[in-house]
Amino acid sequence: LCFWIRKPAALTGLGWWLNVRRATPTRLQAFPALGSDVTEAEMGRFSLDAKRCFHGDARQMRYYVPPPAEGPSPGFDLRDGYRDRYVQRDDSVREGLDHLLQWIVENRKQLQTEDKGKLLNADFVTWRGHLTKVLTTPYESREGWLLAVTLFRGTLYISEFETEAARREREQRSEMLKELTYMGYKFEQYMCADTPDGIPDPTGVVNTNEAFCTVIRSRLGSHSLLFSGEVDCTDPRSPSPQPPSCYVELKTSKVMHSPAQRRSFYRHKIIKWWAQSFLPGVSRIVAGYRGPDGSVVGLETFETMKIFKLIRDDRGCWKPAVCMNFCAAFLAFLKTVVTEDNPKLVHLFAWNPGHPVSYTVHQDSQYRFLPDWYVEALSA
Ligand code: 0WD
Ligand code: CA
Repeated sequence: LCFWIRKPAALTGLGWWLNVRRATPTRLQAFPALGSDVTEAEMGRFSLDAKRCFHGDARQMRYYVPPPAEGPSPGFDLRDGYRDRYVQRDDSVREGLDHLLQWIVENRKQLQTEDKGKLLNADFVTWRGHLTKVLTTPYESREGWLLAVTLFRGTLYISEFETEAARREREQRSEMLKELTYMGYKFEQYMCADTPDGIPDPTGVVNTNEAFCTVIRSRLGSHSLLFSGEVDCTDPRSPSPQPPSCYVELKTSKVMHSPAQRRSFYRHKIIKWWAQSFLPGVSRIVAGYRGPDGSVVGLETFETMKIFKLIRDDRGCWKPAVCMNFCAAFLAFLKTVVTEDNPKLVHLFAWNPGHPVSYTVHQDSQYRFLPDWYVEALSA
């Protein structure tokens, strides 16, 4: 198995540790047929507008409109508009789980259970992006994470806090990285229209406050999950027209020229793409390959559920089952550690590459993340 849980001999105050290790997996059968243990259902949708205001509807939904298949490259200039048509979300604002919690408050009737100890029919509530980080932890060698966990009326809420290293990186981001981030959003604008039969409008403004989010209920092993994730677009001509499988994730990546570059892409980058789309059941990922001048020199579509086939013959590569086993074990670990039902109590789980997971306990501190309006709305 890819993890083990043990109690360190000489440790005071911290309690249990969860170790992350990529040992030879001996019990991968825990998740036999990939996908059969994870079934996703869309519970709802919400949108964040150009001013980052919440709306409990799909007004920000966009439609996948790829360029015509003919021609060597689609002629997208990903740098266009960076200086003059870019409105950036203020990423120093900590939003926590607030938008998702707002959706829950408005939809709590459809989430109720018979179980008296439990208000919502989910063991865990979180952002999809936080689960992506947990899934890829066994293979992550650069960035650690900090996840705050609170048990409230029978459900465990997980909210990420920025690590010191991530904050430094965000504040010192180079001009080149900022432009690369923009290029990802610009690619979305070239590939998406506002209506199912519309055409993309690359003359418009890129505003990263805008978001369309899906709310998904799913299971991982014995855990029921309720999470939300931002969706780039839906394909009105999808062979599987139901959400979430009609959704398409758009990505950009540097064009590859050699088999070695492609192997490295499979080992280090596509694992994140896979984990992010696999969780909510987004069935396709469309990559736009960037040339050195910022133009898109090619497109490639990946079917999320077939990505494992691209890597399974590379023995040094990541394995989906290791990720899922680790994530399921981590969630089980949270259930054993966070047992006091208290919206003001936070267990802060920290992980850095090469180290085990550790945690600290905080009462009514800066780490508290369930707002009063949420606690009151769900207590009424
Ligand atoms: O407060 C926080 N620490 C975070 C809040 C961290 C991550 C996300 N968020 C919130 C935002 O409100 C956002 O609307 O979550 C929403 C997106 O959640 P997610 O889908 O669970 O996040 P993730 O899968 O990491 O990212 C999906 C997309 C990204 O697309 P790419 O193709 O780059 O993976 O959401 C965008 C980005 O476009 N995104 C964010 N948007 C707002 N705030 C953030 C962020 N912090 N991170 C990624
Ligand atoms: Ca994307």
